[in-house]
Amino acid sequence: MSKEGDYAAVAEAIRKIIPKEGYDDGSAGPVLVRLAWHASGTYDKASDTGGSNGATMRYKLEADDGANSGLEYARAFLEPIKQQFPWISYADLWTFAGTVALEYMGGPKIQWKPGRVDYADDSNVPPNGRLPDGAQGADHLRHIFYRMGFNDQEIVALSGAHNLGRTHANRSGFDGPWVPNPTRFSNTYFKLLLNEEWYEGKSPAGVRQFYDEDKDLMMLPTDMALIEDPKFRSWVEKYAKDKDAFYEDFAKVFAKLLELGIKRGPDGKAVVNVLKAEAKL
Ligand code: ZEM
Repeated sequence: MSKEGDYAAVAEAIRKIIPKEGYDDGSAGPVLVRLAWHASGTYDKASDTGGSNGATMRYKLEADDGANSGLEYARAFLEPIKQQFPWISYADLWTFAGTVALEYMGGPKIQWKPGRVDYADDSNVPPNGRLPDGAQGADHLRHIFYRMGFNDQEIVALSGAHNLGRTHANRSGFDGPWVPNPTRFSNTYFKLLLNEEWYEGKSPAGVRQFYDEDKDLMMLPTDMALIEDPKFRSWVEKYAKDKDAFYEDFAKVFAKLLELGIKRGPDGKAVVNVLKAEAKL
């Protein structure tokens, strides 16, 4: 039996469930990183609502947001860990698992703090539509990420997570991985964005996306926006050249993402983020 607060034991248990024969590229790692991101990326700075506190994706309203399609796998993969360590909140487990998975796949060490609580009902679930839509462009990326409190450099650094995992025709409509080795963190995504020829095409589900010459790899319209927009592009160029700078900046911005909207009381527990009537998209 593990003691309450033994996060090393939780991390060890998470590492054991990451290799997954028969699922995607044999790894639960990428979808766990995506769960941590989508749990956190609903944050709206102006109304101070949303974010990872509360684990509100347990509720149908948020789980059914089209952007969260496929994350039921990640939540299900983590369920046995929750059973094994009932003292950890879902909100902490989902964000912590993202950091453990990232490190497992060769990414940088992420500073992560516990204390998130699980809301008892769905009254503080943020509205659908706060997460980015891959079919759009640079203006949309700024609209979505400025709302969370990020700048252009942070948008590009965060997007480097597309070095991991893949898109699924039956989840988002897009199809394929961004890089040849999608279970190993690296700055390959930035190098490919700059150095490959990208051809506009349609996924099997009929969605507009970009392919490399062999049609093995893909980019979303929002990924392409990072090289079309000059301000974004300068950061892509930096991270393609300087892997250490990317790792350092990614570690900072991913830690910031997981902390959005979290205010801890004197007992270390996060305070409920009350959804105000005026809180909109
Ligand atoms: Zn993603 N992402 N993302 N992303 N993402 C997908 C998959 C993954 C966008 C997006 O539309 C999509 C960030 C930012 C953005 C990951 C991490 C992070 C998919 C494919 C789409 C469509 C879903 C599917 O079909 O399964 C857009 C528009 C973004 C704006 C910049 C950020 C930030 C991330 C983390 C820091 C990861 C790891 C995946 C792969 C998931 C998997 O199941 O393999």
